[in-house]
Amino acid sequence: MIREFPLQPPTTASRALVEPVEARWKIADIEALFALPFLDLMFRAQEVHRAHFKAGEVQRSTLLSIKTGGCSEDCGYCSQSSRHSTGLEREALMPLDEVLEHARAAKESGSSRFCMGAAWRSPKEKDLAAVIEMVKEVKKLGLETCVTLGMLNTEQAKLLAEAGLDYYNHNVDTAPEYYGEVITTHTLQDRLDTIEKVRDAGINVCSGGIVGMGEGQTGRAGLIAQLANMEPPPESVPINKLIAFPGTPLAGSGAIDPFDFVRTIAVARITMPNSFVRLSAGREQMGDELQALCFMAGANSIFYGERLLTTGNADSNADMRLFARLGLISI
Ligand code: SAM
Ligand code: DTB
Ligand code: SF4
Repeated sequence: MIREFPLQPPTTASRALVEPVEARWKIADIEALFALPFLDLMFRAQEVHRAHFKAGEVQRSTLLSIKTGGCSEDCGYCSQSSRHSTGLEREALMPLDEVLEHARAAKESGSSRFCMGAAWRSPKEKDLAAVIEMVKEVKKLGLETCVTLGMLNTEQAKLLAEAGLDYYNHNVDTAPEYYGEVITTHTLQDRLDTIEKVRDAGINVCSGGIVGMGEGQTGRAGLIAQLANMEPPPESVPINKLIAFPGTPLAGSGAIDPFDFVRTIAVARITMPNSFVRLSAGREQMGDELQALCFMAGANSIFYGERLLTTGNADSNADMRLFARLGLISI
């Protein structure tokens, strides 16, 4: 199948279909926030941020890919899909002792949460049992735990909750009208169903998306609207800047005006005042000044450590130098 990228703007009719009737945040209101003069938007984001969080406090999470590559899904941005030729080697599920080595290092580096990611459409029974052991053992180290394993059924969500899992990451990724252009092997509704099961099981929800896929300001407003209109919004909202991997359908995308990226953080902050907004993938390519603007816009969490899942992350020493220069405090 030939897919057209970057994303095509939706028609007025398809937009009308995706806006919930009683939405807390109307797409038009979110678009109006995006359209504010940059300094006005930043001022409003700062006001909201300071009313709900201690300014300057930033939470750090460390990522580990516990099962890399060979994924059945066709997510257009992902290096781990078996349908794209990215040259990534498929790896088996990492043994527990190796996971714990990484977790201990994360704890020593000062991270408060350890996030384990697996390239699955959904976990098999045996795999989930192994991940549950990882969650229990990582918790014993005094770290918060997060996993991202693909779609879950009710029983799986319950088992993870019983293991003491703190957060489950499952992103909505983009605006509803673009979802089918980026991913065809599962639907946005499948993702929303998993998020609901996670929520019902009593696990904190981590859900966000990717910008820089050619979605434009309207697409970004649609992404934020979905998250902000959740009841309640996710506790943790990762905003990823597309890492355009050669061999993926989105290899040619990834360009977003840096100020539009900052605007996305600011709008997430204003519309989800109680959520941690995480400055996520793409930080390695950002300068200190751009990251400082993201923190000013209300980002109060980062992925910290050498690697994201399949690619490098910003240098940890450079991160700590930046925290010191800006007077940011790790929590
Ligand atoms: N398979 C699970 C899933 O899809 O939820 C977990 C792993 S998946 C890699 C987790 C998230 O990473 C995706 O939902 C997406 O938001 C983000 N991500 C993946 N590839 C990315 C890329 N190239 N650039 C930015 N974010 C990316
Ligand atoms: C999220 O929103 N971003 C993280 C985490 N959740 C699992 C993943 C980013 C992946 C970046 C590309 C890679 O390393 O393959
Ligand atoms: Fe698989 Fe997740 Fe990558 Fe999609 S984003 S291809 S589900 S690992």
